[in-house]
Amino acid sequence: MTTMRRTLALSILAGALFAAPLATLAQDIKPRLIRFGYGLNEVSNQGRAVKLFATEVERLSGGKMKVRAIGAAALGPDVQMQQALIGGAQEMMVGSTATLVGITPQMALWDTPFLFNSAREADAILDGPIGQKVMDTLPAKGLVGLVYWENGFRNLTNSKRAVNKLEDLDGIKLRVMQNNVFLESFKTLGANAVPLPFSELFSALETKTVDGQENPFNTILSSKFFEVQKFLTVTNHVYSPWIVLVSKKWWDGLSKDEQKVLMDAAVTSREFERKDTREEAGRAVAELKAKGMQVNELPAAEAARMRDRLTRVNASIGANVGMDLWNETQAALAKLRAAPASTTARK
Ligand code: KDG
Repeated sequence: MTTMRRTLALSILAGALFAAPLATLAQDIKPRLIRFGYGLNEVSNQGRAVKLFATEVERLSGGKMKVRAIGAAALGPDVQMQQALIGGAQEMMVGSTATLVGITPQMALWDTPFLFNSAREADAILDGPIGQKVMDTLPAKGLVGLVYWENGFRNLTNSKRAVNKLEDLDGIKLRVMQNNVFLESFKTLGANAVPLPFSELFSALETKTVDGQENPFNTILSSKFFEVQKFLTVTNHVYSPWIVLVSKKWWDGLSKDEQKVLMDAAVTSREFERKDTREEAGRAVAELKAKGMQVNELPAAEAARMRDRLTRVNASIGANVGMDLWNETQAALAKLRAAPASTTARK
C-alpha cells in the first residue's frame, strides 16, 4: 500500500474513532422522545394533566426523556391511537376506558350505569386490586395501563328541550361513545343513540346531525358545547375514568429506571388531575349557566326511573366482564358503603 493510501486510510480510521465518542455522546444527550396523544384540547383538564405529566417526566429523568403532548385528537380518535400504540407507532396516550372495550371486554365494568355513587368510591375501586385486575388484561393486547384519571360523572345536554322526565328523551338524537353499553343504555331510555368519536362531536352538534350528548361538566365547558347546546340536565348517570396507556412494544424496550420515571410521573399526574378536575367541576355549572345554558336536575322520581331502566344492562355487563370480577366489585362497593367515609363523599 503506497504512503499516500496508508495516510488516507489512517486519517479515515482516526476520524471514525474520534467521531464515535461524539456520536455516542450525542446519543447520550439526545432525549428519548415520547409522543403522548389525547382527545380534548390543551386548555381542558385532560390537557393540563398531560402537561403536568410531561414536566414530571423531564424532571425525574434529568432531561433524558421528553414528552411531546399532542392534543385535540391530532393523532386520531381514541380507537386510532390505541391501534398506533399496539403497533408501536406511538408511545403513549390517555383516553376513555369505554373505547377500550373492543380490545379488552373487562373495561366495560367502568361503563356500568350508577356503579359509583361518589369520587371516593371511584378512587378506592380504580386504584385498588379490582382496577389493577382490569389493567392487567391489557399487556396481552399490546398495551400497558399506568393509572386512571378522572373524566367524571356524565350529564346530558341537548339543543331541543329540557329533560324533566325520561319521556323527554324520546326521539332525541343522542351522541354516545363507540361502546355497546352506552348504545344500549340510551336506547332503553328512548333516545335515538348515535355512536360517534369524540373528535367529531362538536361539529355534529353544530350541524344538528345529533341533538345532544352526555359528558362530564368539565368537557362540556372546555369543549365549548354551551355554544351549541341549550339544555343541561344533571343526571350523573355514570362515572367515566380515563386511562393513561403505553405501547407495550415500546415499554418493553425501556430500562427499569425509565419505566419507573413514567410510573412515578403517572401517579403524580393522577393526584393532580383528580384535584384539578374536581375543582373545575365544582364551578362548572355556574360557568355554564353564565354562558347561557339552562340547567336542571332530573327530579328524584325520574332519576330513580332512569336508574331502574339503565341498570337493566347490568346483567349483560356482568356476563361480558366475567361474574367473578362483577361480584368482587359489588362486594367491594358494599364494604365501602358500610364503612364510614374518612372524607366527605363527593357526588
Ligand atoms: O379523547 C376523548 C376521550 O378521551 C373522552 O373524552 C371520551 O368522554 C369521552 C367521550 O365522550 O368521547
